[in-house]
Parts: sequence; structure tokens; C-alpha cells
Amino acid sequence: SAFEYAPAPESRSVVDIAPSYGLFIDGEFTEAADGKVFKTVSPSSEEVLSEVAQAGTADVDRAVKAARKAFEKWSALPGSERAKYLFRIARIIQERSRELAVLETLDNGKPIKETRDADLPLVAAHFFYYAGWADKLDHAGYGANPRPLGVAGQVIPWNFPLLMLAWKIAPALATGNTVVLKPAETTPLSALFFADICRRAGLPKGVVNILTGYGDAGEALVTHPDVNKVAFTGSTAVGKAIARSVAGTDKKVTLELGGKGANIVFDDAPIDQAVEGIVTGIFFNQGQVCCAGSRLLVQESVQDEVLDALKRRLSTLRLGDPLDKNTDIGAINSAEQLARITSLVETGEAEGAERWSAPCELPSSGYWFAPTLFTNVTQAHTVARDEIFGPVLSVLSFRTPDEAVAKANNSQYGLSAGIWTEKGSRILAVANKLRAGVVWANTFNKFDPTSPFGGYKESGFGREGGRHGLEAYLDVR
Ligand code: TXE
Repeated sequence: SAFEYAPAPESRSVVDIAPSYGLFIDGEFTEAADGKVFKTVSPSSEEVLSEVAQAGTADVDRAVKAARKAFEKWSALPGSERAKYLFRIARIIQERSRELAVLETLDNGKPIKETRDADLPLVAAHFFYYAGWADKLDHAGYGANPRPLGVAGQVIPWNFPLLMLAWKIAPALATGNTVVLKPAETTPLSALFFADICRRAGLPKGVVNILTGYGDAGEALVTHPDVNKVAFTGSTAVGKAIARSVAGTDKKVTLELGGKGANIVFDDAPIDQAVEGIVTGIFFNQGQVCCAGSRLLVQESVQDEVLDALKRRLSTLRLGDPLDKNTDIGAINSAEQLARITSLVETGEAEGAERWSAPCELPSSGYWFAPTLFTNVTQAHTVARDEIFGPVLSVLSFRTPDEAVAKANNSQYGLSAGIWTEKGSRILAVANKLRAGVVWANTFNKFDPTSPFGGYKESGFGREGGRHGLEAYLDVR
């Protein structure tokens, strides 16, 4: 199962997808030890895209051994040498970004507008940013010659397959660690394309290993005795299980879990701009975003005006073929995720919240959900508390800034929040009281490799991105 792409493919999908792919271990594509495979489908058409090797315990062991062996040499390289590889990877990502954007859209279901303009530029930016750190670690405030931890076992979700890979792999390599990464089972393809990029960049064998597979492979990876550092992004339930399984070992852990972000609109906010921010906050990537602004907190005096404008705007969103450049709302990533969203929306209706869905026709095949609002929501409602991870916004109102802060903080999560107001003093006063790792003001879902990202409370611990992202992969001396 070689992973070779035809030059400049002119097919409908820009990118060539082979009928089958192997695991990437020690610089080679290889079958799973027990020969198992699984299929990955396009969520917008349910068409099988490819058959992918399914890693088991023996493969995890093989990959960790390869990463351990590679660690000796990789960690001993001067930072300036590691930087060369990372810069090379970043440049190849840029050169191949059209193919990667199409591949990501096919496997994930998100609009090409997003993969082209958000995911791929951010992925490249992450590699460039951490490449720049590789020879400056002595100046990062971690003491003289801080040391890498060893082998990093990284497990990522399906909502930003390549971007989550970049968040995990770029800082790990810059600091001299080696990596075994498991992508999510519904979105394995861009990680395998990335494995091929590592080969093309001449990255030494074993420095990056990619194991496609299910949760059992993820569990075997994070509990492997020779893994020194665990980095996980995914559901809160699995994150807690991982925290339990590594407790009592010397592994270091960072967890980036769920969220229920509050997007707070004050009565002095420019309404049109706020409406765009609300839309970006919850409908970007069909709401399958851990830091989504899934709770709208709107000041009572402008509630009707905001809701009217929002419904008008939602009625103009184009839902459909994710490869169409005009598409705003793509497919939900999997049948399972669609079932989860549907069930939570049914719970919302059963509990008495009022549902409004944008009038749009859903394609007959694939997994789709129309942009949806819940009004008449109280803080006790399930749709105000649980992460839905879909295009569903719960609307609550408030009268005073203190009430807004209290409601925003009334959550088991603490990942993100947004504030819309003309008053700079209010932005600072409110932001300081919000228990959330990321607070945006008059914007939402803006990302940048220089900014640390991570949660309070049950949204996890540790930070990824920025200088703080290095900390998770180093021992201070
Ligand atoms: O997550 P899982 P799922 C939330 C979101 C979503 C829900 C379920 O609310 O509806 O979680 O999504 C691997 N040990 N988020 O089921 O299972 C798995 O193979 C080690 C928020 O997809 O957590 C995949 O690679 N690994 C989140 C990854 O964990 C295990 C993004 C995530 O899958 C494992 C995704 C185990 N025991 C979902 N079990 C965010 N924070 O952005 C599974 N995995």
C-alpha cells in the first residue's frame, strides 16, 4: 500500500485517493499485524473513500518502539537542524494545500471554503511557528537546555483532523520528542497524506508514526509503558478515562475536551457585526467545534432585534455539497454524530425549549442537519448545559453584566467565550471574570499559532499553541 500521488491530478477531487492505505511505522507504510482494515466514507455522499489499516496492540507496540529508537538521534540534533525539517514540512503543506483541503473536505464533510481558508493556512502556520522555536528553546524561559520528554502518544478527533495533528506534532518535534499519533477513525486520510509529507521532507524514520484505528488503539497507545507524554483532544468522557488510566504513572498529560461557550451580546454592540459573529461562533464547521459559541447570551433589550436578524441571516446560509466553493454548511461528520445531535435536539423540544430551524432542503444521501436555534431556554435545560457538537444554538437572555457573567460561568466547561460591546472597559471587566481559557472580543473562532489554547474546569488542562504549548513537551532544567 504505497502512498504515492499522481502529479497534478485533474480528477473531480483534485487529489488522488488510493483504494487502500497502511499504517505509517518507522518511515514505511505497512499492514496491521493482524491484517485488519476499516472503511472511511465521505459524510456528504456516504461513498467509501478508501480502506485503511486498523491498528491493534501489536502495531502500537511496533510504532512506540520505532519512536523510542528514533528519539535517541532526534533529541540529540541541534534545534536548528530540527527546525530545517519542520520548515520543509510547512513548505510542502503549503505546496500541497489544494489537495489537502479537498482531501480533508471529502473525509470530514466540512465546506471547502473552510478547509481552504482556515484549516490549511493554520496548519502551515503552526509548523512555521514551531519551526521558529526549535533553535530558541534556551530563551523560552525553561532554564538552560530544557529536555524533551521522550515518546509522545497523541490521540486526536475528527473535527479538525489536520489542524489537531499540527497542534500536536509541531510542538512535539520542535522540542525534540518523537511521536505516535492516532487520528480519529472517521477521518484518517489527511494524517496519512501528512505521513507521506514527512517522507518527502526526509524526516528521519520513526520520528513520526501514524496509526489509523479505533478507540482501542488509542487506549493501547496512551497506556503503553514506553510512552512518556499523552496528548488528547476529544470527548470529556474519554479524556477522564485517560486521566484515570495514566494516574499513578510518570506520564505527563494534556487534555483538550468539550465546551459550551457563551457568546455574550450587550445592547451597545453593533448588531450586524454581532450576528456575523454568532453565526461564525456556532455554525463554523457545522458547530463541531470544542470552543463553539453554542450558548448565545443576549441582553434583553436587544433580544428581539438580534433574533430577527439572526433568523434572516440563517435563512441565507447555503447547505450542501462541501466541495462547492459557495457552500456555508457542510455535512455532519458521521451517522453517529448526527444521531447524537438529533437526540439532544429532541430532548430540547421535549423539555419545552422552542425550536426554530433554517428553511433548507437536506440532500438525500449523507449526514445533514439544518442550522437550528432554541429559544425559551433556561439554564436547567439540557440544551443549555450539554455539548451538542452540532449546528444548534441555545439562546438565553440577561439584564446586567453581572448576570451575563454568572450565566456564562454556570457550566461544567470553561473553554471559550465571546463578548460583543462597543465599550473597551466592559470587555476587560467581563473578560476578567469569565472562567474560560479563550475569550474573544467582537470576534469569534479566531485562531493563531502564537496564542495558547485550552480549558478551565472539565474542558481539560494544559495549553496548546504559543510559547505555552512548548511547556507540555519539555522538562525544565
Ligand atoms: O469522541 P471520542 P467521539 C465531543 C463531542 C462529540 C463527543 C463524542 O461532544 O459529540 O465528544 O465524539 C479516540 N482511549 N467531542 O465519540 O470517542 C477516538 O478513536 C484513547 C469534542 O468522536 O473522544 C478518537 O481518535 N482514545 C472534541 C478520539 O479518541 C480513545 C472533539 C476522539 O474520540 C478512546 C471530538 C480511549 N478509550 C468529540 N476512545 C473536542 N474537544 O473538540 C476513543 N478514543
